[in-house]
Amino acid sequence: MTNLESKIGLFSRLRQSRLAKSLLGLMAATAIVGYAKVADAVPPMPVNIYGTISTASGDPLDVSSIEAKINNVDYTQEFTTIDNNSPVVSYLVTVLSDDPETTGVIEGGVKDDIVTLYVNGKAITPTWTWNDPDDDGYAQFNFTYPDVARYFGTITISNYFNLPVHAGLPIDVYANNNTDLLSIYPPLGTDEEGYDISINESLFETAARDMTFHIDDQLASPTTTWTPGEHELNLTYNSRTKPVEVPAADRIGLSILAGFVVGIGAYSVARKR
Ligand SMILES: [Ca+2]
Repeated sequence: MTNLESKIGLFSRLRQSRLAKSLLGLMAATAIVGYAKVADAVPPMPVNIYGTISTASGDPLDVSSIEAKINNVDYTQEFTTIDNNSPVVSYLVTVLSDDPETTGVIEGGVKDDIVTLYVNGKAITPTWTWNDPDDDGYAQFNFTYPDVARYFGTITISNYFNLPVHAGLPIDVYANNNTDLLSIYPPLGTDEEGYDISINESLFETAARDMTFHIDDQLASPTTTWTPGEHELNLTYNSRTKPVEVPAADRIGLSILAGFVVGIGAYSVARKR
C-alpha cells in the first residue's frame, strides 16, 4: 500500500464515521418528527473534495486554512489535513450543496458550478468544476500550491560611471518597501546573459509582496509585485554616482586623507602625484 493509499484509507474511515453519525442523526429525527416530515427535511448532501496539495518548490507547506468559494462566496463547511507541514499535504474540504427546494436562496453548489479553492487565502488554479461525486459525495482533486516565482531577463546599465558593463554583480532582492532583504542572488554573468532567479514565497517576512531589485547598491527598475509563475522582467540600473571632482586647491590637503580612504572605498579617490 502506498502512502497516498493509506491516506485515502484514513479519509475513508473518516467518511464512514461521519456517515454513521449522519445516520444516527436521521434516525433520531425520524423518531421525533415522523417519517413524512423527515423526507422534506433531509438537506442536500455536501461534497467532500479531497486529494493532495504539492508545493511548486518542493518545500514544506503549512496549511492553516482551506476555503471553497463559488462566485466569491465561501461555502466551506469544514476542512482537515493529513501530513501538514510537508511538501505533499493531504486534505479534505467539505463544501455545502444548494438546497433545490429553497429557490432564490443559494446555500451551496450545484452541478457545473466553478469552485475556487483558497489555501491560506491564496486562490488555487486550476479551479474545480462541481461534477458528479461518487455515491458518498467524494471527489478527488490534486493540485499544486503556487509558492515560487521565477524572474528572468536582461540587465542593462543605463548610466555608468564606475562600471562600463554589468559584470556579475549580485542582485539584492528586497520586500516590504525596501526594508526586508529576501535574498542575494548571483546573476548569470554579463548584462547580455542577464539573470534568472526563483523566489519562494516563504522568504517574505510580512504580508507585503512588493519587491525591488538592487544591483551595485542601486535600485533597479522596474519594481514589481511577487506573483507565482514565470515572469520575464528586464532590469535597468544606474551604476554608482561618479565621485565629485575635487578642486585643485584642495587636492594637497585631501591627498593626505586619500591615503586613508584608498583601499576601503568601492572606487578610488584621485590622489595628487
Ligand atoms: Ca436553494
